[in-house]
Formats: sequence, C-alpha cells, structure tokens
Amino acid sequence: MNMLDAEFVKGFMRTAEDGWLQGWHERNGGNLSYRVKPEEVESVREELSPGEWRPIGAAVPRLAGEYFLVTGSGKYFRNVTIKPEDSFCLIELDGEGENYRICWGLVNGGRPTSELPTHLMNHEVKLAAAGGKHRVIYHAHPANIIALTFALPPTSEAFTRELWEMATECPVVFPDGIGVVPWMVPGGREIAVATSELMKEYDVAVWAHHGLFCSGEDFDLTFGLMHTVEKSAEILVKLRSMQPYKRQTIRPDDFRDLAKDFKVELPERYLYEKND
Ligand code: 2HA
Ligand code: ZN
Repeated sequence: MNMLDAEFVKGFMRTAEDGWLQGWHERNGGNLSYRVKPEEVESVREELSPGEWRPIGAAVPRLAGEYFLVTGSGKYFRNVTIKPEDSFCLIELDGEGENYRICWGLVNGGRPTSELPTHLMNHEVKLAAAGGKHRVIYHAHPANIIALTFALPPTSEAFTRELWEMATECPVVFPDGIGVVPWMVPGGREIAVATSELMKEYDVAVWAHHGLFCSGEDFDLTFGLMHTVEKSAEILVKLRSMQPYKRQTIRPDDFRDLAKDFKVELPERYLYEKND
C-alpha cells in the first residue's frame, strides 16, 4: 500500500494539520510521534528503504525493533499535509533500542524531531505503565497553557486543580492530573528523563515557559486531551483577565460527586481547601 493511503499515516497527518489550525505550531514548533502496529508496518513494507543507523541519544531497550512515525527536526506542522515526504519519517529502532534508521520520508534530508529522546522515553514508560495501549506522544506550544506557567505555582497540584475547575469535563478527561516540568533546556536527555518520570503517573506534562506533552492510545484521544487542557487554560486566562477572583467555582465536594457519577478516581491531593 502507498504510505500516504495508509490509515495510520492519514491519522498522523490529520493530527498535525488540526494542531496547525489551532495555532499551536508556529514555525517548526511542536512534534508528533506514533508507535506503529506490526500489521501497519507490514501493510507498507514495500514502500520502505532503510538508511544508515544513527544514535537516538538515549537508550530505550523496551522499544527495540519498534517502528515510529515522527515529525522531522526543523520541519513545520504547516507542511505535513502539503509535503508529507519532506516533513516526517518512519523510523525503525535497532535490537538494543539505541539506534534508529529512517525507512521512509525526510526525502530532502534531515533527522527526526530534536525531541526524539523525550518521545521515545515517554513511549517506553507508557508501554510499561498503560498496558501497552498508548501509541501517540504529542508535543505542542498552546499559548494559554504556556501563559499559565508564568502565573501559577509550577506544581501538579496547582495546575491540575485550576484546570479541573475551569471545565466540568476536565477531571473526567484527565483524572490523574497534570505533571509539571520546571524550565529546562529542551532537546536533550535530561528533559527527556524528567518528562518520562512524570509520564509514569500522568498522561499530560507541562513544560514551563515552553509547551505541553500529551500521551494517548490513538490520535483522537491524544489530540482531544491536548485540546481539552488548552481550552481549560484559555478559560482560566480569560477569567484572570476579567478579574483576579472567582465569584463561584466547582468545589472539592462537587468534584467528589462528579467522581462518583462518572466512575473516576480523583486523588484527594488535588481536592485541597482554598479560598478562591
Ligand atoms: O521545535 O517544539 O521543543 C520543536 C520543538 C522543540
Ligand atoms: Zn517545543
């Protein structure tokens, strides 16, 4: 099958396009990866022509032999549907999970995203932590959540509780809450380790003054998670732009009622008493 006709490739491109249309991907901002299913790899096998092995920059032994679709370093989400072969690639990992090779795409040269270590370390954590169901890691630069990293305490408790309060669906969509990585230099192993540690507990991690990482089972769920978090952040920014206080809000006991009816577990550490 032609790569661009494969459903998993179409889903990848639509996600990138949707993120672009949301305004989350200025210039080359953001990156996306998808852990390809074995039968999906087989369906495009005749399209693949493996290149040279290159170091990942991190060791991900549990992902040995896996294939990933990933956006290219320096490439624009804007161009993913316009020139797909130039904008992303399919990579294969070696038997140690230390090297990758490009099997399709990036026809004009280049490398997978600069955040490849974070993507792969997150995939490795999720393979263990979420019963192997998570396949998508998505990084974007949504303006409202970034704005909040200058205003809220950089803690999981503050971000989770404030965003839960802004939209009733939030605790149902991300009941485990949100992790927060303090400002760090992006693109390397250190931020990858910090993010993947948080991904053991959360499906969402904020990078202070930078953006957001989301993990999910498929493109719809992962994009939907990013969208829900950013929408909630937008409401909080709007509220704080109107007035510094909340006249009324969703209270801890309201969340407990919600948890019962929607059959989700909401950790008590987010349901602390406060005055706004
Ligand atoms: O430019 O978003 O974090 C891609 C990025 C780096
Ligand atoms: Zn970024």
